[in-house]
Amino acid sequence: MQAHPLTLYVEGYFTNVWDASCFVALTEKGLEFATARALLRDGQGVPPALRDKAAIGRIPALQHGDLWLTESLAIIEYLDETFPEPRVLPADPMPRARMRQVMTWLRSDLWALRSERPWQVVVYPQTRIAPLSAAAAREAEELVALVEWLAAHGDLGEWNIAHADLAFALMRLSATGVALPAAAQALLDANLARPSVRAYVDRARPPNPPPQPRS
Ligand SMILES: N[C@@H](CCC(=O)N[C@@H](CS)C(=O)NCC(=O)O)C(=O)O
Repeated sequence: MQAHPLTLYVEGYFTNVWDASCFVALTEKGLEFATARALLRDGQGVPPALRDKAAIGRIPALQHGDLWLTESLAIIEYLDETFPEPRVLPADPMPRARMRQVMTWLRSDLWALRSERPWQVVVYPQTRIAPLSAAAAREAEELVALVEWLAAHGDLGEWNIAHADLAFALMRLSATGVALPAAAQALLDANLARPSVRAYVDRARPPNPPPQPRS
């Protein structure tokens, strides 16, 4: 039983991978939560009340009782500490550190790929799409190589939230005609088979989204 309601503030078209990560974590934990749509892309920006309460005004944001929190990794760690069963990050420090490393990298790198393949392309398919620049192609290779390294080192066994993050990143490639090597395709398929991931991907969305910023 949750003492306080949980609300996740999300980008209004459901095309933001950091929202997706929090959404999947809440869903995996079987928590009841509401989603509040912030119309960032319609030019409305982060609601001023959220900026006041959360210290840093960004989406996604979680409200739980008196706590308003932004930064998806901080939200996920808070959820794992407050509602520990089932965990979405590994319980043991060493694998947990590896997964945090992956999640931090996904959030702070891959700028060209994120810019040229905004996640919107996954759920609002486009008829024409420019080839990747050399920089974005290099980042795509690095992403796939990371998945292969993790598979070879036994880090893709038991599911955790970093696997979902990697799958959301790989969707930028698979949805735009890039054939994935076996380990990456297997990770993507395993995540797409999870109801929590499907719940975000298959979410009903408004038609005709405004142009997508990087996410
Ligand atoms: N590192 C953050 C990224 C959050 C972020 O940058 N959110 C963007 C939307 S993708 C935002 O809220 N921008 C404020 C605005 O557009 O006014 C996380 O992991 O949550």
